[in-house]
Amino acid sequence: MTKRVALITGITGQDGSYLASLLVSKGYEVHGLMRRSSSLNTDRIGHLYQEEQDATSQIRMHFGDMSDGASLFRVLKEVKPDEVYNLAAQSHVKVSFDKPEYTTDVNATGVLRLLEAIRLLDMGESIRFYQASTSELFGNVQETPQSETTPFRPRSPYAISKHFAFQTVVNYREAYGFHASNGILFNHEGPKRGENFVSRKITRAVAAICHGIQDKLYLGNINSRRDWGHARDYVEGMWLMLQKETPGDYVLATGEEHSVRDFVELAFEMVGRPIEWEGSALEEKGVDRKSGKVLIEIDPQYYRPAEVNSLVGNAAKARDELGWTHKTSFKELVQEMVEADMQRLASAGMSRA
Ligand code: NAP
Ligand code: F7E
Repeated sequence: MTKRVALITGITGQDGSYLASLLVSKGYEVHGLMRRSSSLNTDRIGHLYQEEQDATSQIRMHFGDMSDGASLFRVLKEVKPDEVYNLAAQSHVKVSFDKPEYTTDVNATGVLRLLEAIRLLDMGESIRFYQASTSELFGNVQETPQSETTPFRPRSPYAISKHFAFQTVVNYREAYGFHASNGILFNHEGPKRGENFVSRKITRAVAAICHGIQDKLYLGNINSRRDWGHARDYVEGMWLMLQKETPGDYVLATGEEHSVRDFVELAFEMVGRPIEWEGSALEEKGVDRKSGKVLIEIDPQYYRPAEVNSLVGNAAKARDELGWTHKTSFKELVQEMVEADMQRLASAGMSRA
């Protein structure tokens, strides 16, 4: 049997790395689109990727960029994929307020470039397409929990760019009959999460404080609430969407909501440093109950010009139509992330001795 061929944009990111592992384990020939950077950015896929000449490499990489339509065209022509997973994005919500134009170019126009390249190459009938849509589309939420029928009220340049991308995918499906699906994914994390998302920022700080190489953790809005799952579970849902005969849009979520404050408490509790909160608003502080040391402070630089206060998803459609449910609980997720960051510092021999 010929191997199925997958192209993943954003393969060097958190989800790209988990998805590449999943597809390799399923026997796919996996190709990744990677942008040029001044130092190598293949750390997350180091377990799969070796140099071109090395026959043991389990994936093949291609230089390209979502802002460069010709490169997308070239890579599609070379790879001739059966499935395309479009995960590439400027994915940080707060940064999108600082770089709105760039975020829109990559996350919105970039998706149009990719779909249009598929169309012009006459690959529309043979390719199944996954778009990394997001719970941020719900923004100023109109109902709780949020499902595929909840109206979108995006509240950041990031969310607005992803709104354009979502509708473009629907349009290519309706206008040209593309097998193109949107995964409306709620927050998903793991040890490979980027260091400036709040989950990883917290677990890295817990490890660094325990190893004596950091004194304090500075956070923004700790009352914000999210539906946090594990990225490993969510990439399985992406794949399932493309195996279905008909395309569609699906929410993937755990259905459970926790605050940033809950995340902090649980992560510090796991290393035997329970936190007590004192003060309020900007003056609120997280204090180590045993030593009395202040470990957490609020820094308004991490507040967003417009915040999404609460998100929690209803993934019933994915459960009923795809057979997808999350496997990892919130507690297991936090535990895995804390342990991974503790281990990373321990094996690097890091301490402020
Ligand atoms: P991530 O870790 O930030 O990875 C983003 C990927 O996109 C990286 O490989 C990055 O490359 C690449 N990229 C950025 N700009 C690019 C460009 N101009 N051209 C080509 N590649 C570019 O994000 P993630 O958490 O894995 O998320 C994957 C996708 O799902 C994103 O589209 C994100 O918006 C979306 N999403 C994520 C979540 C979540 O909770 N994780 C939830 C909903 C939706 P570098 O490695 O070079 O930076
Ligand atoms: O923020 C609050 C912050 O940056 C979560 C992306 O993957 O998920 C992610 O977007 C919450 C927000 O993720 C800090 O204000 C407090 O309310 O980890 P985050 P996000 O904005 O939810 C969605 C679904 C995506 O699609 C995105 O690509 O935590 N928060 N203090 C903080 N956030 C950060 N980053 N840093 C803080 O210090």
